[in-house]
This record gives sequence, structure tokens and C-alpha cells, in this order.
Amino acid sequence: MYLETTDPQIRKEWSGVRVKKNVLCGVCPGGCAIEAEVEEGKLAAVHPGKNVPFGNLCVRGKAAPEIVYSPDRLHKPLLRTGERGEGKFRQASWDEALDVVVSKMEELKNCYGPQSMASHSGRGAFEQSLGDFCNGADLVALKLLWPFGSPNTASDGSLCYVSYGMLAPITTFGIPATSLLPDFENSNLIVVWGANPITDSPPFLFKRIVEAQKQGKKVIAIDHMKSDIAQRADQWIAVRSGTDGALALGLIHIIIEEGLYDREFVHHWTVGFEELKDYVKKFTPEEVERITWVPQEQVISLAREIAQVRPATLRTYTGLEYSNSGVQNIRAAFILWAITGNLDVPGGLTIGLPPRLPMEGADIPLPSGPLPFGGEKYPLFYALTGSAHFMEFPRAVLEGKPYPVKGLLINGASTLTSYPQPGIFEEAYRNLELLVVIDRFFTRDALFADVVLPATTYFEINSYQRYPGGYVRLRRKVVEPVGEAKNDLLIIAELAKRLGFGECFPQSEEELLEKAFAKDPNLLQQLRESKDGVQTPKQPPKFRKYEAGLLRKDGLPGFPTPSGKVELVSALLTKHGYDGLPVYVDPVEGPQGAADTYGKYPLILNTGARIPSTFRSQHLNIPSLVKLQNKPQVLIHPKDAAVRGIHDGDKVVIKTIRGEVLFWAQVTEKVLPGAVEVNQGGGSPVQVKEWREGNVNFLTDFDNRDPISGFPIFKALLCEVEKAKENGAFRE
Ligand SMILES: Nc1nc2c(c(=O)[nH]1)N[C@H]1C(S)=C(S)[C@@H](COP(=O)(O)OP(=O)(O)OC[C@H]3O[C@@H](n4cnc5c(=O)[nH]c(N)nc54)[C@H](O)[C@@H]3O)O[C@H]1N2
Ligand SMILES: Nc1nc2c(c(=O)[nH]1)N[C@H]1C(S)=C(S)[C@@H](COP(=O)(O)OP(=O)(O)OC[C@H]3O[C@@H](n4cnc5c(=O)[nH]c(N)nc54)[C@H](O)[C@@H]3O)O[C@H]1N2
Ligand code: SF4
Ligand SMILES: [Mo]
Repeated sequence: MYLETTDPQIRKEWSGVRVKKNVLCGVCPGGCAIEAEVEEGKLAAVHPGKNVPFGNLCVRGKAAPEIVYSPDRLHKPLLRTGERGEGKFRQASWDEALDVVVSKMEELKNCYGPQSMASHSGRGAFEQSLGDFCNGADLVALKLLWPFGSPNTASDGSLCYVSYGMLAPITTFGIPATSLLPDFENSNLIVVWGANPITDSPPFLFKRIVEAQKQGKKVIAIDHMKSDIAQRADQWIAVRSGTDGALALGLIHIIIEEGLYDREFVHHWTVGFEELKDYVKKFTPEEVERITWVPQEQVISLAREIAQVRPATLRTYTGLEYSNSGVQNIRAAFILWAITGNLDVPGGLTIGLPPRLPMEGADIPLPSGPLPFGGEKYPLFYALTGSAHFMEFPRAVLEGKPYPVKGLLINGASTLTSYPQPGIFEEAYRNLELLVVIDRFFTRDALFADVVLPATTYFEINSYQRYPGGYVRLRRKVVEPVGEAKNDLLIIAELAKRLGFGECFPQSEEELLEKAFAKDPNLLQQLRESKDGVQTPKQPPKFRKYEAGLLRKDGLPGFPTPSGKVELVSALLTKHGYDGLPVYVDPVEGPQGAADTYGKYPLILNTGARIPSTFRSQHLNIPSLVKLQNKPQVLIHPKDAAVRGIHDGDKVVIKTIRGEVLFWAQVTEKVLPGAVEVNQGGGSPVQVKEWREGNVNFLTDFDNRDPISGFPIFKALLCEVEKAKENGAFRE
């Protein structure tokens, strides 16, 4: 039992008493089980949950009391009183603030049509109930705008996950990556390719990989830098960033040449093998070494290992998404797994059936009418996600293409630190008639907002958490909301009510739970009675599900692709005007693609590998977390540092054709000679000075994108690094 009451008399009696409670961490949506100490209704300390499923506490979780009670938390709604960007606001009541939002939205609808209003949800919009009720199964759209009549719902899906999670696997297997599950435990070889699972939130895959390695499974990491997983791995394959497609195609080439592929699988379950065989001929080991910097002997032995040390499993994530042929590079890796017989077999890359949810969400249809912005330019992205592409947002606002967009609601995102060339987005924000930001903290986006609304952490809300494998818990409120902060879902629900379609969303946390478990009220009852959580019945694992007709809606054998097979040549890609084969494109701004630029900017620029103490732009104002890395860094090889007179800890300027930013050098052999890795996340007003001034996205490129996903090239550009002059000029 702990103190839930706000009664001052009882509080006084309890003063000084700390109560421990098993709850869920409320910093990020990971749902780690923790033990919280609560004193006088305040979160006082946190510890990892002991002897409970999914018990964990990362460094950010450990800082929970500091985060919840940070002096920077937004306590009340704010209304802008100065110019956009000037930073002048006054406090307002919820009633007044929501009135401003709703009346302006109605006005935009009347003047320009409902499509003139857009939304963008980010990494702060992943709480499960918010996702289930508002964002759809793939978390890519804020459905608030659909009943309003606008298709312009966008999200971080415009630069994260959709490439690896939807476009690549759906065009290849007909299945999203949420259903592709690496079976580390039964594997003989674990390949981690462009992912660093220790930074997963929560890092449960990481724990499984470490355990499997202890049991003698070999781990290979393919990464442009010696990441945490590459350091622990039995082998690190150091690849030039952005060239993984060439590596995968080279591996496929060797495997076909040497007859190491699974002939039976290829014959029965794939289409396009002959075309692929022809296409990969040019990816000889020598050519692959030239492109990728991976020595040809390593390429040959890696190919033989993946094909012969069966079963082999694969974990990949964002490392491959941000290059000129990102979607195709990931497809090449998936195809490699399929043709070597490592798909949906024990110890391979297995296919999980989508979970059956006990919830009853409102069935909100996508409005008919014009396509969202980006829908025409990225047709497959739109076909699979149903959402707008935020990289096209500035054009819609500044050029009225495909039609004018005048309003934007940002929830849980810091777009001016996460999108390339933030100046372009800033210009768009200056030209809006309505900008609303919902956040826990004041972001750079908020500087341009008309209305800023304060959101809770998940310590302050009631909800639920489902885990992989069917374990379910209720998320029980640990402390009362700070100031007047509100549960995001209830903010959206209230807006919907005022706009006239409140019935689409639960209007209270009680209703939220009832609707979430509407199809299984018994489960809700069990959860309410349970001290921890409930394990829902598990199905025994089944493999080679394509043989038994378990993957397709029509129950026929095969894969849910147009051909019913694994598509080495993808019908969906060709239908939308792209190459059907996993065609490799060398980095357009790279040593080979842009020789002139390379002369002036001779270092390969890779950005945004995660560090444990931050979550993209978050926590750079939290003292104990800032202490872990108080300045934004560029990792540079000792050889490259020496010729530039740069020492470890030096202040340096990083330059690209687009801009320059101040960082601090970490001289390290973790990166290859000729390549650097730069932290992402800096650029928000609440952050400490060094981070606030270190926004890496002034260096990246708005126009240079993967043409299929529309993702910017964050991981394969060119730059130069120079020692900074004291007080040297740079842009903030
Ligand atoms: N602590 C913390 N955790 C986070 C986040 C955070 O900011 N902080 N962010 C969250 C988010 S938004 C996401 S999407 C996930 C992402 O999860 P991951 O994709 O696992 O993210 P990273 O840890 O950056 O790992 C990507 C790895 O790819 C490597 N890499 C980069 N470019 C290339 C390349 O061209 N080729 C190859 N082969 N490798 C390359 C990087 O060096 C890095 O080791 O993490 C989430 N978890
Ligand atoms: N150069 C470069 N740029 C990158 C990347 C890279 O690797 N390199 N990575 C990209 C990736 S993978 C992603 S996903 C994007 C991330 O882009 P963003 O979605 O902008 O991610 P964050 O910076 O974490 O911002 C999340 C915001 O949500 C707020 N927030 C947190 N929790 C909540 C909540 O419960 N409710 C509300 N309302 N707000 C909340 C936080 O305070 C923060 O302001 O950045 C991308 N940008
Ligand atoms: S991963 Fe997220 S939920 Fe888990 S302890 Fe860290 S901050 Fe908390
Ligand atoms: Mo992401």
C-alpha cells in the first residue's frame, strides 16, 4: 500500500514514511518493471524490479525523480504573446488554451479546407494506449485529424522505422518487421547488422544476445563503428557506412556462385531468382571490398558462414535505413536470410503471428479526398502507412504544394532537432497560422508555437502495457500529475470532444481501460486483482508457417505478397515505379558519388548512433544524465585527428557543404580512418549550453533522400573536421 490520498491530515501523518511499490517505469514507453519509493505522494527513488518479468532500470530510468520534478517541466498551458520564435508566452487555463486551438482549427477548416491542418507525432507519443487509440497499429498517424477531415497525419515514420519495419520486409515477405523475430536461443550464428541492441528501450533483446553468446553462440556485428555490440561480438565487420547493400549483394553472389543457397526453398518459395543471380554478378569480392572497405577474404568467409553455420539469425534496425538505397539494402539483407534457408526455421529469423488484441478501438476511416502531402512523391510509403510524409511538410507550407497547409499539431516530437536542415522547417513554422505543441518540456518547436500544452510522464497516468510473449500489466499511477500536466490521450480526447467527435476516443482513464479490454473483460478483472501482471495463453511455436498456410489471410500456403512467394523482385516496388530488384546505389554524397565535394570534405559523416544517457533530444537538461556526457561529441580516428592537430577533448568545428557546428572531439579507434560519427540530439532550448548549440542536423541534407522511403541520408554524407578557434564563429 502506498499513499494515494491528497488529504493534508493523512499526508502529515505519513510524512517521512517511504512506501515501496512495484510499478512500471514512466520515463519512456518501454514498460520496465521497477520498484518505486514514494514519500508524501512524491517519487523519491527507483530501483530495478526484482524477480518479476521484464524487470529493468536503465540510466535514464534511474534519473526518474529528477526527470519528473525537473524545474524545466511544463506545468501549465502557454499561449504565445510575442512573435513566433521570440519565446514570449503567458500561462493560460486549459479551457482557454483548448478554445484557442479548436477555434483556430475550425477557422482553418472553413477558410482552406480540413486538409490544411496537419499533425506530427514523435518518440514522445509511443505510450501504448495512445498508440492503440490514436496512432493505429503501426504508430504512424495521429487519428485525431481523420474525423476532422484531414489525411495529413505524419510522424517519425517519415525518418525512422518505416524503411526497415515496413517498406523492406513488406515488399520482400509481405510481413512487417514487428513479426520478424530473431530466435537467438536456438541459433548457431547471430548477426547484428546496423543495430546496437543495448540502446533498445527496454534492452531485452540485448540481454538475450548476451545470454546466447554465453551459451557459445557466435555473434558477428556489421557496423561502421565499434559499437557496444561490436565490442562484445566475436567478430566486427567494419563497413563503410551506407554501403551495406553492396555487401549483402556480394554475399549473395558468393553464395549463389558456390551453390550454398537453399535450392528447395528458392525453387518453391521465391520469385525473381534468375534476375537476382544476374544482377549480383558484378558484386565480386574485389568490387565489394572497393565499395565497402571490407577485405574480400572477410566477405568470402562471412558468406560461407551465414550459408553453412545454420541456423543463423539476424537483428537489424536503423543503421541501414539512412542511405541512398536504404530500403533496397535492407531488402538485400532479408533476401540473404531467405535464400540461405534461415527464414522461419528454429534458430533463424522467425515469423511471429500478429497478436490478437483484446481492445475495441474506434473504427476511424481515413478521409476520402486529396492525398496527404508526400503521398504522390512517396507512393509506396503512403500505400503502406496511410500517412503524410513530413519531409514534404515545408513544401506544402512554403510553396503550397500539393495544396496549402496552415496548421500543425506536434505531439511528443522535437522536429527542429530531429529533421535535416532545421532552418527549412523553422521557416515553415514561421509561416503557419496555427502551431500547437504537446510536450513534457519546452522544445525548440515550442518557440514557434501559438499554444504549448503540458503532458505527463507515465508515472502520472493509468494505462496498460503488453509485452512480447503475451505478458500484460496495468500501468498504475504512481504520483499525481505535476502542475496541470495531462495524459496525452486525454488531451487528444478532449480536443476531439470540442471538435464534435469525442466518442472516437476514451474520455477518462477508466474508460480507456474498459475499451482497451472490451473484448476480454475477464482479463481486465484478472489484471485488476493481480499484484503484478497476467500471462495470456501462449501458443507453441510453429515454424515454416508458409507451408501450412498460416501467413496468408486466404489460408493458402505461401507468403502474403502479390505472388505468394518471397519476392526477390518485388511486385509492389515495380507497381509504384521503383526497381523490383534490390538495386544498390552508392552514397550520392560519398567519395565515389561526389568526387569534388570529397576533395574538400574528405571524411565520411555518420550521425546519430545512440548513447545510453540521452534519448534523441531528451534528458540533456537532467543533471545526473548530462554528467555522463556533458558535451556533444564527434568520434574521430587517431590518424585523422593527428593530421588535423586535434587532441581528445578538443573543441572542433564540423563542416559540410550545408553548414558548420561546434562539437568536441573523442579521438578513438572505435571509428575507421576516414570516417566520423557525430552525436544527434542537441539544439533544444532547455538543454545545457554545449548541447543546445550542437545540433548535428545543420550538417545533414534536406534534399538528399532514399527515393523509396523519403528518409534523409543521416548516415552516409561528407564532412571536414577542424580544430575550433577559441570563440570561433559557428552557427547556433
Ligand atoms: N538510449 C537511447 N536509446 C534509444 C534511442 C536514443 O536516442 N537513446 N533512440 C531510440 C530510437 S528513436 C530508435 S529508432 C532506436 C534505434 O535502435 P538502433 O538502430 O539499434 O540504434 P543505434 O544504437 O544507433 O544502432 C545503430 C547502429 O548502426 C550503426 N550504423 C550506422 N550507420 C551504419 C551503416 O551505414 N551500416 C551499418 N552496418 N551500421 C551502421 C551505428 O554505428 C549503430 O551502432 O533506438 C531507440 N533507443
Ligand atoms: N542526424 C540524425 N537525425 C536523426 C536521427 C539520427 O540518427 N541522425 N535519428 C532519427 C530518429 S530514429 C528519430 S525516431 C527522430 C526522433 O525524433 P523526435 O520524435 O523528435 O525524438 P525526441 O528528440 O526524443 O523528441 C521527443 C519529444 O517528446 C517529448 N516527450 C517525451 N515523452 C512524452 C510524452 O509522454 N508526451 C509528450 N507529449 N511528449 C513527450 C520529449 O520531451 C521530446 O521533446 O530523430 C531522427 N533524427
Ligand atoms: S528503458 Fe525506458 S522504461 Fe525502461 S528503465 Fe529505461 S527509461 Fe524506464
Ligand atoms: Mo527512431
